[in-house]
Amino acid sequence: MSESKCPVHPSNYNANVGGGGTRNRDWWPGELKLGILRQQTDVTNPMSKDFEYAQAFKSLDYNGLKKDLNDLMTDSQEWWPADFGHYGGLFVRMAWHSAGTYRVYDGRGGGGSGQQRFAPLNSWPDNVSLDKARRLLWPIKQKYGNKISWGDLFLLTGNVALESMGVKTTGFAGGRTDTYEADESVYWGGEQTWLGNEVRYSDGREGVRDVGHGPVDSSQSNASTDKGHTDIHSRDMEKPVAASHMGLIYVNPEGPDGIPDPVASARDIRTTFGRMAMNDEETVALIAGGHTFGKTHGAAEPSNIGAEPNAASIADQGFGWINQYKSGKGPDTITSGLEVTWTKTPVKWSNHYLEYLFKFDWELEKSPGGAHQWVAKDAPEMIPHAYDANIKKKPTMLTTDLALRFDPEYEKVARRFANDNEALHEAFSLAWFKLLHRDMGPRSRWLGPEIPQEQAIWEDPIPADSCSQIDDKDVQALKKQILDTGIAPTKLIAVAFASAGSFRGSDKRGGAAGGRIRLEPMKDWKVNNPPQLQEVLGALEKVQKDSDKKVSIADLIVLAGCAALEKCSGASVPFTPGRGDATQEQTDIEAIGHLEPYADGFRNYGESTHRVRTEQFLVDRAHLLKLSAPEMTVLLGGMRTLNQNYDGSSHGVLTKNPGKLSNDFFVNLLDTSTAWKAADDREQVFNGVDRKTGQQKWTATRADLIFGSHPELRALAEVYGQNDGQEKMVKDFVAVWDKLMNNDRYDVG
Ligand code: HEB
Repeated sequence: MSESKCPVHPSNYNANVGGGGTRNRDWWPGELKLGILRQQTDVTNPMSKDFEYAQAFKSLDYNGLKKDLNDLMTDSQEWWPADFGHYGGLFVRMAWHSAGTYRVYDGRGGGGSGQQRFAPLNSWPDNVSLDKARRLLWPIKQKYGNKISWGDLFLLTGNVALESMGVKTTGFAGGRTDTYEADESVYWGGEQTWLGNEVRYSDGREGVRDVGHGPVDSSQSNASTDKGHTDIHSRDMEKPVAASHMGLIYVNPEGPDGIPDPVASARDIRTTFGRMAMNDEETVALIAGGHTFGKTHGAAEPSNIGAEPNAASIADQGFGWINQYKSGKGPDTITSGLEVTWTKTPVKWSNHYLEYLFKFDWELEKSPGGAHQWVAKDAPEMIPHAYDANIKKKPTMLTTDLALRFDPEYEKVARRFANDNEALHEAFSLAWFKLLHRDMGPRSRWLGPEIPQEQAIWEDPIPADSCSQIDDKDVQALKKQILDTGIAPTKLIAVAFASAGSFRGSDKRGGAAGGRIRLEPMKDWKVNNPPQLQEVLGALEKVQKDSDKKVSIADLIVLAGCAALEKCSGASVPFTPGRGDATQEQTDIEAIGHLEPYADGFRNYGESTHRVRTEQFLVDRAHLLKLSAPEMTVLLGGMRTLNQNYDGSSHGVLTKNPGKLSNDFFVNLLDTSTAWKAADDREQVFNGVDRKTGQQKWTATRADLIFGSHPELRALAEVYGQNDGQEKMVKDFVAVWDKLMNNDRYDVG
């Protein structure tokens, strides 16, 4: 776990065809990048447009697939033999590392799209040997074709592995649609070396450690403490990352920065697992349950293994870490460099992990590969060898395992589980299910015969019986009643946007369905302008009460926005009813809290931090809303003329007619007679003055001016700022609006 590598290969710049050469991102590394807004499009996807994974999955022989996976567990292959004759441990680790990259702050990562096939994940030092696990699955993937995605297969295989070793799982839901390229939207850290952590504890400031706040944290932190090193007991990890080092899923198994200190490692575990929405009990259950199985691999020095898959020879065909030590596999495998087997029955569910953890005293030792690990001092030699029935060893553990005993809070949970295997079994099964399904979104996306009945709070449930039942005629009548309340249309638009705009396409949470904007914590978010929100909600509740139809507030919010937009644009705006209302009890306040945007350029909310510029936040937000760059452009321009700044300010409202949907924002932004000048030395707000008279005309933020300064955004702005731009503007805005309102409607095709 001490590998350190420079990821930059200068020779890549030499190719004079095929996208080689020194590129814009080399010349101007600071230029706003729009790449994440054009990922996973039709041109990157080999499936035809009418391919629907959910349809294909429905024709899958699910039980046949499960049987094949079950048979695979003990079908040891010569080219990569199974430890103890069973691949269970390896496949559980594959599934765990696939799902375990999820983080609450932006909902990105996770096992939802089969990303473990792509870099950087396929080549992370924490994923050594999982290239073999995935390749073992290829014959089965090949057999079932498009009826099972890689994303589903990785996780289902982990589930089947657990079942075949005696775990009673909570169930499984399919529905993860594969992508065909690496997801560039995920910030994995700013380090330039594997297993480094120099950025995540310094908040991006060079030489400054431990002041950390990340890009989605509001505090402009007190950056003056230059400790020059990390205090492993009190370090503060940047957001949104959920791993303590570049290239790890969570934490260094040897302890923070390789220091074998179980108590300090508990701190890192609590931070990282917490960022995957796991509490202490779930964390202990997952680690204790997971390390009941399998072994770690450190037969010899890690210097024996070759380059990771993404840097390996073309002849290696996607395999990496070719091992020169003896046979290079089986008993000679080098994965983490640690050599630990936790229990005497590594392919069978048991309580031995916690039993040994508390029963024995642990002594620091080094693996054959030279890594810190712990051995049970006075224990008998009872742990089997993975390949030689004649060899028995003492129990061994990782520093992170001992954290469950030596951290006082983890200890309480772990002791309870140690005395009650059924409780551990149940907690493990539930936490495992959550781990695998945390980023699936609503149940309308879940597929297959093994979906559990009971809904968990982390699913953000919405009661089905609260959904509106209204037809077109009702919609027209309700629209009229809404507009008759006399509330300004721009306010209705603001609330609809606030409601639908809470969605994020990463883990498919938030959005208008459920009407959670009425509830804590969303109703109090500053970006939602709480007094204005209450005024609108009050009026809509009255409309609901006065109506003899069954209509949810969630629907009324969206309908109000649509009706208001029709008024402000003269266009007709589509509306799809059917949303339900969640209750406060069905709402996990902390979990929903993670949806609060640090900045939202569409409403001119928030500004640059010392490491992220306003316009970068805007692109990030647009990505979470699943917008393309043209969609982001038209949405922002329209929101400005509709006077939608969260605080009613006139920054960027470049029109004489605020409240009317028009292309004025683009026309006036592109007007050369205006000269712009920063109004503050952080370049957050700008004044636009008449070049000739010097008279002040407008004010604007970075989120506004970027559409005139960035060459590609300017090209898009020009399309709408032309004389033929107004009509297109209205049409395109309405289309984006409709998309936004229905981003979370997985229930309607
Ligand atoms: Fe684990 C293995 C670490 C958690 C499951 N792990 C392992 C290893 C390591 C670890 C280092 C080895 C690798 C090799 O092969 O060498 N983990 C770890 C850490 C953590 C964990 C640091 C945090 C604290 N796990 C976990 C969880 C789970 C798991 C949560 C589930 C649930 N693992 C696992 C398994 C294994 C491992 C099953 C075995 C594998 C085999 O056998 O191959």
